[in-house]
Parts: sequence; C-alpha cells; structure tokens
Amino acid sequence: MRSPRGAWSLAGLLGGLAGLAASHLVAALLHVRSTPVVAVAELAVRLTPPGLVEWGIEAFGVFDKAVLVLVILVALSAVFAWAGHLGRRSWWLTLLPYGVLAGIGAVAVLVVPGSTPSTDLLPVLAGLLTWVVATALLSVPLRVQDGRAAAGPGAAPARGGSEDGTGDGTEVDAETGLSAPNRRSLLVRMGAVGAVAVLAGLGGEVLARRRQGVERARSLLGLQVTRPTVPPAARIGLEGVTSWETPNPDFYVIHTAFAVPTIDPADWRLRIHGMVDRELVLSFDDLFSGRLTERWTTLNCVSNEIGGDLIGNAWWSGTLTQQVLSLAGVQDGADAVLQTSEDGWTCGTPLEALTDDRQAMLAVAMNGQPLPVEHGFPVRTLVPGLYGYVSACKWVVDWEVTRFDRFSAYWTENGWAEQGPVKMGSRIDVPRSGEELPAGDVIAGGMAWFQHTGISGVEVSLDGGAWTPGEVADSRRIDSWFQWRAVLPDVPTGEHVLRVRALDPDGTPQTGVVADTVPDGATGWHEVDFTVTEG
Ligand SMILES: Nc1nc2c(c(=O)[nH]1)N[C@H]1C(S)=C(S)[C@@H](COP(=O)(O)O)O[C@H]1N2
Ligand SMILES: [Mo]
Repeated sequence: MRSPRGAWSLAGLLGGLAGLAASHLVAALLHVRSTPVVAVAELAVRLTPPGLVEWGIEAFGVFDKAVLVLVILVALSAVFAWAGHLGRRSWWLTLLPYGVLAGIGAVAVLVVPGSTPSTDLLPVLAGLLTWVVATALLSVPLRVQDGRAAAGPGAAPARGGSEDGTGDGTEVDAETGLSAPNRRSLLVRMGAVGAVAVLAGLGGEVLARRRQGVERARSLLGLQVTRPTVPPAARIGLEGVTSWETPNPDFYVIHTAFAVPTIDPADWRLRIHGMVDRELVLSFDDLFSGRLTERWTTLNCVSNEIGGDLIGNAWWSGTLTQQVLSLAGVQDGADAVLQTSEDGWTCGTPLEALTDDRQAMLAVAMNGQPLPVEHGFPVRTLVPGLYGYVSACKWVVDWEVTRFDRFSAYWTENGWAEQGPVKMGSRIDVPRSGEELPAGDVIAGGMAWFQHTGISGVEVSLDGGAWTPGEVADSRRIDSWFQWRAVLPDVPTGEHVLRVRALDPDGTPQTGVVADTVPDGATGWHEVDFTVTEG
C-alpha cells in the first residue's frame, strides 16, 4: 500500500515551518533588520498599486503589516504542503518550490534599503537548508513505505527483519495507510522536527523582542550630550580622502559575540573590585553625577592590515575612568584592569592608561547619539592610544583591578600581545590602486595616525625615489587621525608606485619593516599602483 498523500503534505508543511523558524532565529541572532518574511511583506507593499495599499491600511488600520505577514504565512503554508506533496512523486521536485521561495526571500531581503548581503542573506540560507534537511528527514519513513508498496504485495519482507529496518511491520494501519514501524518512525521524526522548530521560533522571538526593547530604551534615552562639530582645520579638502569624522553606520564593528548583548541601561551595572580600597557598583545614572567629557578619538583594530579600514574617528561622550578609579581607590602594586563584557569577552588594560591624563572614558555616546548596540550600548571603554583589543571593552560590566602577571585576557590567550599601544600608521586613499590618471601633476592624499603621540608630518615616495614632504591638516589633535595630501609634480606617462610614511613628533619616520598584524599590529608602508596616460 502506498503512503497517503496527507502524510506527505503534512511533512512538507512541518519542514517548511521549521525552515521559517530557523530563518527567524538566525535573523534575530544576527540582528538583521528584516527577517525574510517581513522583507517579503515590505516588498509586496512596494509592488502593490498605491490605491490598494491605502485600502488595506484603511481596512485593517495599524495592523496592515501584521495582516500582510499573516497572509504570507498562510500562502507559504499552502506552498509547503504542496512541496511535500510533490515529494511523493520525486525527491528533487520538493526542492523546486523551496528554491523559488528562497529566491523570492533573497531578492526581498536585498532590496531593503541599506541591506548588507553578507549577513542579510544568512537567514534565507538557514531557512533553505532547514527545509531541505527537515523534508528529507520526514520523508524517509514515507519513502520506505513506498519502496515496499512499489514492489507489490508478494514482496512483503519476511518476518524478523528487512532491508529497511521496519522489522516485523507488515500490518498497515487503516487510517494512515502506514505500517506500524513506519508510522512510529514518522511520528518520532515529526515530533523532533516540530520541537526544534518551536524552540528556534521561540528563541528567535525572545531575542528579537529583547533587541526591540533595548532599541526602544536607547531611543528614549535623551542623553545630555553635544553633537559633533568637525574642526574646519581637520579637513584637507581633497576629494576621495576618507572623511575625518566617521558616521556611526560607517564605523567598523569587531566583536567575538555571536548574539550582541542587549542591556537595558536601567539594568546596567559596572562592578569595580580587586585591588581597590572600596568596591564600587556603578549604575548608568551614576555616570552622569559629574560632568561628561566629550572629545574626538580615533579607534583602530590591531588586526587592521596596512592600507586597511578597521579604523574610525568619532566624537565620544563619557565619564573619565580616572575619576571612577580614584573613587574606588587603587592599591599599590596593581598595574592592570581586567575588563569583562556582558558576553564574557575580556581585555587587560594598563592601569596607567586609565588613570593618567589622556582622558580615557567610560563612553555612553558616539557622535552625539547613545552608543549603537553594536558598539557597546549602553557603556563601553575608550582609551586613546591603545588598540581596541586591549582597551575598548564594549558592553563592559566588570573591572578587576589587578596585575598583568595574574591573568591572561581573551586575545592574549589567542596569541596576541599582552600590551597593545597603537603603532604609527598612514594610508593612501587617492589615487586608488589601479587608477588611470591623465598626464600632469598628481595630487595624492589619505590618512595618517599615531594616537596619543601625534605625528609631525607625512612623506611620499614615487617609484622608490626620494621621500618628499606632504601637507598634514591640523596636527594638534593627536588622539585623532589626520588627513594629508601631497602634490606630485608632472608625473610622466606609464605605471607608477606611490608610498607613504608618517613622521613622529621627533621627525622619525614610520618603519618600512613589514610585520604581520599578529601579535601586536602591522607595520610597513602602504603603497598604491596607478597609471598615467597621455591626455
Ligand atoms: N565585548 C567586546 N568588546 C570588544 C571586542 C569584543 O570582541 N567584545 N572587540 C574589541 C576589538 S578587537 C576592537 S578593535 C574594538 C572595536 O570596536 P567597534 O566595534 O566599536 O569598532 O572593540 C573591542 N571591544
Ligand atoms: Mo580589534
């Protein structure tokens, strides 16, 4: 007897819903703004004639999007059931509707304004993968049944064992049309797929709601901070050079957390303990008991390659770590603060950098906005002159004042240096590598930095020739990077290599010795190739 159609459809439906749940969970984990289903709903609204949309809004009021999502879910369920049904004919036929659905989901996700394909497509992929796996799992007992059915009644396996492992089951249930072992196997598989789907769906929902709650708390904060104003002298005025100030959405993001911590400012605490006279537990409000410090500071990553872009400059507002630590009273012999974030990541920061006059801070705002969640909301540490991996703890919740010889922090455990003062660096933004330029003067430009030390200039070298000075904008603000430009007079036609190096305050040039980013930051000169053509 062949397996019943209903079982195939049910398997398709269950597998399909499991896929949706998986995509929901992955979207929530990655904080993708629109889950595939929501993205499809948005796309549908965009593609629908405006009159119809208005009617929908009028008819359903504020719930128009929820209604649309519901309609999409019902339609999807029908497709899932149909996909399962197709599986009865052949295995690969099932994949067809899933492939089409994933394609629609992918397109919808990608046309969401400001989407980033590398992450936003992952929920779609997770959904597709789950569809395939779940459907395959669920259809095994049905296929086993059909394999036997196709062989005809005389081919029923002998009692006591068969190639498909159904054991003794030749009796077929009148209601489901399945043999007892196959029915049991199907039920077990459905239970497993269903349980995983429910867990993934609920997990995704919990995460998404928490994130929404924190985003709401963030938007309601209304911090008394100022908006950034860029000092005019910081601009070199050359098209193509990186913006001196980095807007929040463009600021590089690095962290080990898979799911970004979601902390309500009302619940945030920083515990300060270890080698201190008084243990402290600070609340978010405590950070506002004194005056906030606001300043421009450039943050960069130790794993930034020569010419790389893991560096940004922002206007940060916060409470000086110096003040906080003097409240706690640091004891003699301590030389480090072991910082821990809510997600368990750790870094070891030299006590001196947190207590000297460089204005290290517990930052609450970035470019006049509460910290974006990805950048450590509600509180992160920021220390001018140190790479992020030893200083810029996001979602910071614990400070242990201690000694470097008593612990080993996250990246130090993984082969990176215990101490991470930033190295002098510079980069060419124009001309871009591979660019073709007309004959004549070439104006080059880019960025240079040496936070907390500053630079006295930059030099460029064309085709390995003599180093000639460029011009640096506003070199007084030593904790931020600098824009620079240099005029290369009358560059002849042909292929060229341009190099740049910065000079420290003593005039010592940045080293040309090439070093890898591991263990304590890359060195070497950035270079670009460009071609000058006639006319
Ligand atoms: N909690 C936490 N904080 C962290 C990290 C991390 O992995 N987890 N990475 C550090 C590293 S290596 C860098 S370079 C900076 C990057 O900060 P950003 O993502 O705000 O640019 O954060 C630092 N703070
Ligand atoms: Mo980093």
